[in-house]
Amino acid sequence: DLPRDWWKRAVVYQVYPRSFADSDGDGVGDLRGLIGRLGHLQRLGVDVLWLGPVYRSPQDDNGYDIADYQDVDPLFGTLEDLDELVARAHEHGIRLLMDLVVNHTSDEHAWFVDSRSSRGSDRRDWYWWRPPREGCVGGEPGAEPNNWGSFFSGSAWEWDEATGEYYLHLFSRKQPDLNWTNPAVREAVYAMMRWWLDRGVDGFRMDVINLIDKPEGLPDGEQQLGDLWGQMFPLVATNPGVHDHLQEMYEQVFADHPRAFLTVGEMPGVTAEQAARFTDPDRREVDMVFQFEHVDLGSGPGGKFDRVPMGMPHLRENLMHWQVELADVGWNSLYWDNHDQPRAVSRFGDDDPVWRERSAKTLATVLHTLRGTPYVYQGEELGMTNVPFSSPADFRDIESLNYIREQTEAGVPFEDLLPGLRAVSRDNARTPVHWSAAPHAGFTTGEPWIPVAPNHAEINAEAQVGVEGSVFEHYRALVDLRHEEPAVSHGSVTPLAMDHAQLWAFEREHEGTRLLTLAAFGREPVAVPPEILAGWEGAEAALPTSARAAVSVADDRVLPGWEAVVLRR
Ligand code: TEU
Repeated sequence: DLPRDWWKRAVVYQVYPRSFADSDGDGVGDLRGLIGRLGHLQRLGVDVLWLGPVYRSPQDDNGYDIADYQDVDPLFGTLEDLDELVARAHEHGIRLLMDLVVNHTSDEHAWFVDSRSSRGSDRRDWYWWRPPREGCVGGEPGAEPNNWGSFFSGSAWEWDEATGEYYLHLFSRKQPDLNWTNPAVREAVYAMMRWWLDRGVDGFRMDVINLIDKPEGLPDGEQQLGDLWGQMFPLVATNPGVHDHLQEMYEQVFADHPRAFLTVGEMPGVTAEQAARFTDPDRREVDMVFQFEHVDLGSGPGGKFDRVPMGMPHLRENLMHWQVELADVGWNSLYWDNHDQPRAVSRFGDDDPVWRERSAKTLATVLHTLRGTPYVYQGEELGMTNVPFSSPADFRDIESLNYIREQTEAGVPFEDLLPGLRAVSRDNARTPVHWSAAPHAGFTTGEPWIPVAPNHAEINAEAQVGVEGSVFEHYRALVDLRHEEPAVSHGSVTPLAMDHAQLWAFEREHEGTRLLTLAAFGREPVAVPPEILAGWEGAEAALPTSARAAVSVADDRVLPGWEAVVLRR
């Protein structure tokens, strides 16, 4: 009954379980807490809930290190709680996406325990085991099989004394990479996916799925003088075998299933051209990609914590390029932030109290009137901000902690690391959701695993839900607009005024209905160029960030600072 591409009209809400809602007072969010808050999602009107990993896990990378794919970690509840979540979400008209993390497992997964037990283990070849470099003594600096650095600092290889070989881990040493060239690995993963579909879930967000095909021979990466490690990323990202594996997965898992699913391929480094191939419906790989170009723009040569200035035109250029590139074939996810990125309003908007709400609504207006499937990351719909971290003890995330350790050991003072950490540490988006002005923001009755952000008394759900003009109500209106207006979900896109320094403008069109989005990026009012408004005299203001903005555009062709309008004719 659902159209195959039902997700083109959908909005996804991302829940990071440990920070969403805690029902039992242990300071960590859980499934019963989430079940109790489903009304919030229904109120917002979202169609899909992407649930971050809740599987059994030692939590080295907050659940992205999975020890048992077919059980729930007691930290979050039980399998029965998950079944109930699926059923209750469905009652609310919300489909559930599980996080599928199969580039790697935990080192505590039974597969890896078996694999590391001896060189002769039946599962030895399920992971990437290699001897020390020729002529080197295993475990000594420089003896690693190649020069790859991991995403989370240090070598991508871990020495295993007992069996005298190294294993590969692109992420932490507790996240060994699975060997996808082994058909037994692939079959085990597909069987696990079928098991979840049979349990009633509606699809998967596939973690770093474009990294599963490793390059032949695992060659050294490029390494400049002074670099601690060689460049692993260009060698492991989007190798040709990824397409083969995804097509096989489609055949083995989805092709014969009677229900409508959604598959999202999270793919760091993927280009728009590559994305069009991955999401061409005729190729039967994934429904949409989740790409990184626009969030990687501010990274300098020293990596993500090395920040370089990035203005709106650069950001706009990039996102509009994706709009044009995927105009005919392919589909993209639209997002400003998630659990790996800083908060949208702090990064791309203006989190000064005077401008925060306006800029949050302006950002949302642009994202939610573009072509693609928008994602709302928990708390974004309230305009939650980054956190003023000040000491190493403020951090919980393994990426930030490893970076602090590696750099301070190399002699860099912590004060010099702080600006980068404040700007992009993943912990910015991982503090608990602000439900109310109560202690710990109503997230828990206990001590939260990471402190609640200090501004929760001003920014919280209780103060916004049902309150006209709030950030939440603006998001709700944008979700409604996507559901009701085919020009938003299916229309063509025409970028406008691409040389303007503050105005982000584009037109959507579908079967004669036209929409015009105008957004002012910055505190200064923007005079809208007359040629853009030609023909729009008297058009309906379908969705302004404020009544004032609508009047100002209609009467004076001026968009006030950090405001936006959507016109319809
Ligand atoms: O992240 C994908 C990824 O590429 C990360 O390197 C991301 O770019 C990084 O966090 C930015 O600093 C996914 C998950 O979303 C992330 O939470 C996991 O840590 C990672 O995979 C490993 O599973």
